[in-house]
Amino acid sequence: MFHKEHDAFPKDFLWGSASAAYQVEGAMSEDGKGESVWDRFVKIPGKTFKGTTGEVAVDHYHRYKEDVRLMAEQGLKAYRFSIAWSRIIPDGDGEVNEKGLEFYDNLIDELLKYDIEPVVTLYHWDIPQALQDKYQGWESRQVIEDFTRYAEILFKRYNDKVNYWVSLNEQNIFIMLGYRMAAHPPNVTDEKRMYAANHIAHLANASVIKRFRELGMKGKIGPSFAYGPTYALDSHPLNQLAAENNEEFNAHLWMDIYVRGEYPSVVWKYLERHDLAPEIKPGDTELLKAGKPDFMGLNYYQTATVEANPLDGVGAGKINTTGKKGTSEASGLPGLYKSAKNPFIEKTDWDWDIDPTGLRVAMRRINSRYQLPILITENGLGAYDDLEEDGSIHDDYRIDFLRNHVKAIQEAITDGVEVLGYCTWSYTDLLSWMNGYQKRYGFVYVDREELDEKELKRYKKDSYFWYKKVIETNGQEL
Ligand code: BGP
Repeated sequence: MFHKEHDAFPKDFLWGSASAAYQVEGAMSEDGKGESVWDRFVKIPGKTFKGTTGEVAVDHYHRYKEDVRLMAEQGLKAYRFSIAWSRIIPDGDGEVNEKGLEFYDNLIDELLKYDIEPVVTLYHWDIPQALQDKYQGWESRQVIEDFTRYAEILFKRYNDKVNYWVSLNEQNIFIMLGYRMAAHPPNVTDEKRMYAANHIAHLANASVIKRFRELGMKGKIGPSFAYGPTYALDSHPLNQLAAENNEEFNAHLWMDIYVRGEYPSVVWKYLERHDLAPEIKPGDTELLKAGKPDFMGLNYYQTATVEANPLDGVGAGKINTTGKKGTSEASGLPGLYKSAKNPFIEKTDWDWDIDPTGLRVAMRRINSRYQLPILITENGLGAYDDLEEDGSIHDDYRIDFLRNHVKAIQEAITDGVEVLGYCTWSYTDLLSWMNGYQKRYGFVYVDREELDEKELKRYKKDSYFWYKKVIETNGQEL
């Protein structure tokens, strides 16, 4: 379906960009910050590319003024960032650290000075290590109360300044990589524990949204979900069924609960039959239903193409974290689905499918299944960049990627989807959790290497100037 003409982007469309605390801030133990699970996890040999850590990251903690000035010059309308729980409550459930709050006071005020809308993520994967030690973090129901207390401190402090809040960032990713693949903290491979922790994370998510309502907050709140819509490899009915399975187990399991407070019945039945179902206590369903978000935050990078997988078929496969094309392995859930190569789609050096139409499909499916506005909270291309001698970076591949995705958004708007804004991933280059610093996403190049911090100097890439124009013309000039 192609439109002859496209609707214009809404007048107040939020042209933004994003980051996360651990990936940019550095200042690992400054001003009273406590240790987070990521501060600890990266020290395990072999977990991250070349053993990289966020100890210094791109030093945003000390250079936020420079970074915000670059945003202002570019005309950015929104900046999504996360707050580190371990800066606000260093041990997770004890004293509040005023110094930690001050950093975010300053960052938010700096953004507002230039009319840049802060989009605040409460949790981007960095739970305080103390809570992991004390009660195993997301595996204990105590986290619901502690996370809600932490959120409430931020809600009260920033109610007048922040209009957009993200509750949990990519619950599906931190749970699956943390408890199935041992590729994130807490470094576990146990399906039963995974579904148990996931249920508790759902309750925590609902609980902060419920508190948000009780406090009469003036802004909007929603989770950011990593959604990669599924295609079947071909029209073979069993491959179509595999695609249905993939949607149920990788998307509906989260988004249905966010919006309707209920597990998709196909997933629930499977969990029960395999003795994997989490414990549902009285009051859980009521709480989940009270946590309906105002918007669906969408983190879109790629689609998933799948085919049937026999009962003795492939499980979790190796992820490409080196940037050597073709080194990732097929992965799946036996009996349900496994990944397949889509013959129509190019891949990045990290083997991620490049598929702008998939973004339109994602938006259409969310719109038709959940009837919620969408805030695109992440989208971008991880690639190698070359810094030229004159300080320029010619990242035309990134411009192409972003341009095609912005077009897809405009098509989805024309189709009838309500979209609040678009945050690219990422603003500056930053630490890619498992892939080091060489996998770059930013509009702003940061001169550092995996093990050499250099001077962390900032340079504007060609994509910086391209996006400036897009913002200036409200998406008319792509
Ligand atoms: C999302 C995360 C981001 C970011 C991005 C890119 O899953 O929310 O924090 O890292 O993916 O992923 P990667 O860094 O693995 O390339």
